[in-house]
Amino acid sequence: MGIVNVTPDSFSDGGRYDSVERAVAHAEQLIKDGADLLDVGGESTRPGAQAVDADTEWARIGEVIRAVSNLGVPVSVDTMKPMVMEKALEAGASILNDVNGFRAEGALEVLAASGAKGIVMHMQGEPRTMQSNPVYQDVVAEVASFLTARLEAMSKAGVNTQQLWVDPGFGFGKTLEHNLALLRSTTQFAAMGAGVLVGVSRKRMIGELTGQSDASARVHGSVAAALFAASQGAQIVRVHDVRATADAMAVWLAASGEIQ
Ligand code: HH2
Repeated sequence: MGIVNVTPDSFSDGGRYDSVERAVAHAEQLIKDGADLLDVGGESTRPGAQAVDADTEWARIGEVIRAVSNLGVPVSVDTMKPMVMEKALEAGASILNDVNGFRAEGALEVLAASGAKGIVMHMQGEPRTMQSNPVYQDVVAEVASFLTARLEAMSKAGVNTQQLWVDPGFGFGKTLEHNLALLRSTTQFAAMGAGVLVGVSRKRMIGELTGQSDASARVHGSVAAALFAASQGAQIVRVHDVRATADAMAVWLAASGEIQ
């Protein structure tokens, strides 16, 4: 899954693709580079980010979603807001990616009524404050129990869990130790009855492990994490650097005999 951030303030590429033309050109490049899916977002959720209202978010991404929905790959919309979800589906998106786990009033209903696919992520707290002091007794058990409860709620609302991916939410209210414990438990998340999405691309955890403070210098570390996640059963890896990830994945899949 290639990331298209149409934002002025995303942590690694804020402001680079914040016009329709630049965002669409970037999406086209990601597809050439090997992306099978695109994730379009108009609100940064980096630690400390300020929330934006639904109209502002939609003004950023509406035209982009309409344009990239014609490029031949499924498009997901990265939003927590039911109104933005509905408009994005009308504009051609087919996957709802909610870092808030469809907890906003009305979000689960949009997912259920539309029949769209969904990505349900765990987040402790909210982006503005989530990294201030994340605390868990047992991070893997708590994240797993949250995701299981969300899958149950969705199933009750009539959503087919075969159409869902769970996501532990790397960096969303988690320390490096929390993130590593979750990454090591990917097989456990993969056994929940939905797919698994892992999003660690260029994140602070990669910086902490490699010593790279500049997000754009975290490509190699991010690729290693993506390969590890895939080897543990993640079906989708959400990445900024599609070409690097796709090349590494092709070699690894061939070497491991999974693709001849
Ligand atoms: N991470 C980010 C945004 N959306 N969605 C899912 N499902 N999983 C993630 O890990 C995830 C996500 C944050 O990364 P990015 O989009 O690059 O930055 P920003 O939120 O600053 O726009």
